[in-house]
Amino acid sequence: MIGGGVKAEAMMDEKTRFLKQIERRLLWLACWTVHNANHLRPKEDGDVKVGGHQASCASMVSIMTALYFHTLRPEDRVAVKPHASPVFHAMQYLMGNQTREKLENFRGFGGAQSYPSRTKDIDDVDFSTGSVGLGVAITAFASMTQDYLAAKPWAARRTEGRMIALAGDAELDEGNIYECLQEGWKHDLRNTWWIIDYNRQSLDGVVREGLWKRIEAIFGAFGWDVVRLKHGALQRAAFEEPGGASLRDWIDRCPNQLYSALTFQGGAAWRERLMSEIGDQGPATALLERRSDDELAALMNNLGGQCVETLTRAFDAIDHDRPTAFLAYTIKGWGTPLAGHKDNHSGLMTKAQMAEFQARMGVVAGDEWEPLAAVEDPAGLRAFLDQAPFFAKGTRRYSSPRIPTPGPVFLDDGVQSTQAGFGKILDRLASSKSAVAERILTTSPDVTVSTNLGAWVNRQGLFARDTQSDTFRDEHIPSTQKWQFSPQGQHIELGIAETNLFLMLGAAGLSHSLFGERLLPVGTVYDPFVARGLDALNYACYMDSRFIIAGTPSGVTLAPEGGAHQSIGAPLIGMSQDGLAAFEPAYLDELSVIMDWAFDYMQRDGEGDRPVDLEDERTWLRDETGGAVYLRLSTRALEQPMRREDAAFRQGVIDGAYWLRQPGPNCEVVIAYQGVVAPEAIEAAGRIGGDRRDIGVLAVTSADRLNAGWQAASRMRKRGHRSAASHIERLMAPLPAHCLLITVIDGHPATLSWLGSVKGHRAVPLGVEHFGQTGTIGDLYRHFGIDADAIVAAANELSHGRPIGLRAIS
Ligand SMILES: Cc1ncc(C[n+]2csc(CCOP(=O)(O)OP(=O)(O)O)c2C)c(N)n1
Ligand SMILES: [Mg+2]
Repeated sequence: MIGGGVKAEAMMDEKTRFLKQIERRLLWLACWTVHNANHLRPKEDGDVKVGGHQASCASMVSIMTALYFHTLRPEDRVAVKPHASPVFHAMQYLMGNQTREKLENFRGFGGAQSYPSRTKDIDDVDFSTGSVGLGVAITAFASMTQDYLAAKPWAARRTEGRMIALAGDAELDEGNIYECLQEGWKHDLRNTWWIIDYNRQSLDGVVREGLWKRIEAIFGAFGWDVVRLKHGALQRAAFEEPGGASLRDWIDRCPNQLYSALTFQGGAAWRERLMSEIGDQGPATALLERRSDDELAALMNNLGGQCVETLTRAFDAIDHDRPTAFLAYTIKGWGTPLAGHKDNHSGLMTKAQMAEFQARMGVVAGDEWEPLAAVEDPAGLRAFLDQAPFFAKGTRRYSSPRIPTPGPVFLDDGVQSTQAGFGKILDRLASSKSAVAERILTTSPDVTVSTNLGAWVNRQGLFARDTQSDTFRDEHIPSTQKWQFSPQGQHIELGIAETNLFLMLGAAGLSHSLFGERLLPVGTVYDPFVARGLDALNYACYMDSRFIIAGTPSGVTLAPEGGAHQSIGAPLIGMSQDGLAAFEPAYLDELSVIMDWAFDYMQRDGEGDRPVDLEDERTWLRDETGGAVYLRLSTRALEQPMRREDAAFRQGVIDGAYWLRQPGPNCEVVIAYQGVVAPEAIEAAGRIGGDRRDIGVLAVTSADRLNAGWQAASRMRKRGHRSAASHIERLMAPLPAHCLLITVIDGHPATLSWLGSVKGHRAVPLGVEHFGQTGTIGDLYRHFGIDADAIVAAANELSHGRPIGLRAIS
């Protein structure tokens, strides 16, 4: 036993020795990468500083060394603090997963990314980061996704991974962190670690005293374990020496600002201060005097988060799956001349400082990019690196076979809204037990019932790791909702925080890639509150996550709810959000076609940058690549047209528009509408058409896809492919030049106004520009000028000839 213990100790020492070498290598390579990008890479005139956060990197090197080279296993996933990107890339470079070329081009075009990116970096980034707070919280939702899969019979059994975030301390100012803590508590969160880089500095300065107490209290309140790593091994040993207790007390009392300032000033300043405050002509003085200035500085810099022994032990000690926050005390700029200075966030070592740093790191000129430069035993270290468990399986990007879609589920309702139709289609998919239904995960921020997911939830149940029955049901109280929670359930009910919704969709929508199992996540949200979760939506799309989000109800059509609930700009969000194909159908047959297409589109994984087929517009529309889908729906019940199923109709709906009323060769007016104002467009067309026969009605199902095709076609033509033409250009090609184009939408008019530029037609864009009102749909359409009268009036005002379509005035 004893012999074994001694051996383990000896091995541990050897391991620590290697870890310290890695830490040194990462510090050097990260700082050098940033230095090269800023000071050495040739610049063009007027170029701004490249930047690169040397100080923020330095505080993370010990934590990342301990984690990646000791603790992590391939099934673990990590969100790395955005401004520690150079450390991440350096580490991957050390392991042969990142190229020197990309490091030399850090923050340059095609180079390693400023913030770790799943989609743009080559070195196996688990979660992109950049917008602080989101990368931290996504780990909790990834863990929930992992638990969801573990409970499903169709998913392969896998070793559970830990979902880990490396967070900055000021990152904890982001409100979404606390929304996430509360949501996690509700869902019995586990296997989640957040390692907080407690360097007590933000971008602008030093954080408030005693923040750690609040952090401990808040995390504790939500069921997290908190492990505080304040002192490194050197400090702990010093505390055991005679006089060590007074040193410990002094450190505990020292304000953050002063600790930072002394750190920046170095060993002599530490000595002067400590001597004046704890010098006792006795043991404390002797403790200080036993150390040179450099040794004293090293001792004072040896906080828990800068000590690989302390970190590895703390990580090893976790023998449970409870969520755990590590409060790792660190020093911003650790090991560099920037250490501790409150202005160091964007600080860069000067060329002179770098030269001195290089000499101190022992890297000889010319060896700067040498992965194992200045290492005494490169072969030994390489062997150690090669057995690091985390890297053993190579890149951890998985895939999952495509789930076939069953074809559109057509409904036979005579009068119905798209929101109700959406719920019915999901319910039909569930009752048909199609393969798609098994993989659908629905989620909603406390608007499940009011967005028509009720029937689906009644059938498929709610997800929880432990079964909980529905008390109302057990008590035989009549209710239309059956809220049964079980591991088999397919709906994740979230609290109201919309950011959590998009993070949940973001995580579940990466399930195929993170866990090798396909999920088809579908979320619902009131359309105006897309804006509330917008950064998380953008984040999910940036990671190329795949999901459907239904924004419903939408627009001023939600009449009696008033301006706070009526979305205006949402269609523009749908158009401008990369990675998200936005649709706003008016009729159920359109919706059926779109949803079936969406379940397939979400699963496509063609290479985004493969050479495009110049003849096929769909390759420009990233149809091979796939993406997420946004459906803007409504509660307004519309009389449905005779069901249309033919291929041309379906293609038109997916490409973004089709002629509801075909224009003739002398077409004078075209009304192009998107979404729920279809009846107004049709009525106006009837009234105008009574006087002037030749009128077209263009049903736009996706201004987003129409616009994307048009932009892509014009790019193609600029590149010399003269025959390139997009769907909207082909649709509008026959229209005579004098034809007036009236566009109408329950949303911002800019969504469709660009149609006038496609062929240079005069356009009158109708829509909503100002906050809504309470009222009836009629009141509001009249008020905002999106009713049939307004369309007719627009035609009158601008088209030449006798007045048309006027109602008789009684
Ligand atoms: C949402 C968002 N707001 C602002 C920023 C700009 N920003 C980047 S880092 C940072 C400060 C981070 O401080 P901390 O989390 O303590 O990390 P440290 O630099 O100390 O390691 C800020 C404000 C951002 N990236 N994202
Ligand atoms: Mg900080």
